[in-house]
Amino acid sequence: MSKPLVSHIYTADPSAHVFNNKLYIYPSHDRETDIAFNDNGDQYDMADYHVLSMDKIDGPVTDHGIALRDKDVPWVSKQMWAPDAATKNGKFYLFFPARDHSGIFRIGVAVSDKPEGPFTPEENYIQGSYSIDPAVFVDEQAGGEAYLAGLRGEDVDGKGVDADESGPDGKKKRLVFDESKSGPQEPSGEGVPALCPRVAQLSDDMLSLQTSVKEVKILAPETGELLLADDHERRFFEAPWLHRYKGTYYFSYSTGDTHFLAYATGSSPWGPFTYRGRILDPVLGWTTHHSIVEFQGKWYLFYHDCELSEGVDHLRSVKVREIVYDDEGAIHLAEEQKP
Ligand code: FUB
Repeated sequence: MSKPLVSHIYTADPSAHVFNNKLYIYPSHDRETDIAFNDNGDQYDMADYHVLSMDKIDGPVTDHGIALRDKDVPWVSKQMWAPDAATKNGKFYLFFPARDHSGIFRIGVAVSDKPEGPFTPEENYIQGSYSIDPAVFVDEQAGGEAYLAGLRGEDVDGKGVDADESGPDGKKKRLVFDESKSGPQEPSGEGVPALCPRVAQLSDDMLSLQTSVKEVKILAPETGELLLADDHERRFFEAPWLHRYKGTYYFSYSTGDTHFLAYATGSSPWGPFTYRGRILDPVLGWTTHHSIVEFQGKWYLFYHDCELSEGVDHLRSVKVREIVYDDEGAIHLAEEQKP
């Protein structure tokens, strides 16, 4: 069993990146709350971010302290959830979701000269963004374009806009923010496709969306069609992550109520991706959320569970496991080393 990377605070939703030859982890900072549990996730009441770093896996972990707090971000009302980070143009960018003053989850960005922050937030959220779980992928092997995955849709005027792709029924879909669809009231029924994650390209300064938001198709290998909404063991729910291995793009995610970390592969960051399998079985706790990174010649899965809090869903701890790829590019957990 892997151990929590840190135990002096609760941490979750780890986004790991190698910056300046060092491994940096951008987690959520879970905290105790007396807010009643509900399907809206109100008990996940996080208020700031800490950045962690390691010179080597299994080495000491440094907590760099508070990198950004809710009070310092004008547009945030509450709930600073799963962040991600990226570097471009010599600067470091922290992407984070939080509820705005009307209660809608938006994605914000904050900038620093250092990977550990502190980060200075932009005045407003990224226009056209609404979602939890931003995942930023900089395609360094293909021109350095940056993609923001995880968007639920585009909401330029606050009322929703038409997607530039038709739905399976051939009709244009109106991507209006509807939080009920992100919880237990997802679509369901025979032949009904699952909700797709979305991706957009970021502008060169990383502060806005450069393209419209497109649906990322995740296809069933046996049909070549979209995964179905009732296929809860395979369909996308939350926690997207994009990475590239040997020229193939990997889109990995949580299946939500079935608690798997699953992945799909494709030949473009825009998709389509074809479902390949599971990376991690359910952990202790309702949520599962991860990142995948190459560091010092090996590949690692960063994830969380609730072992330290003995099963309290919103008090999680970040852990790491080595992963390996087989000859077909399938992902497997490496055998755990004996301490
Ligand atoms: O940390 C709050 C939420 O829990 C994240 O946004 C989800 O991915 C889940 O891990």
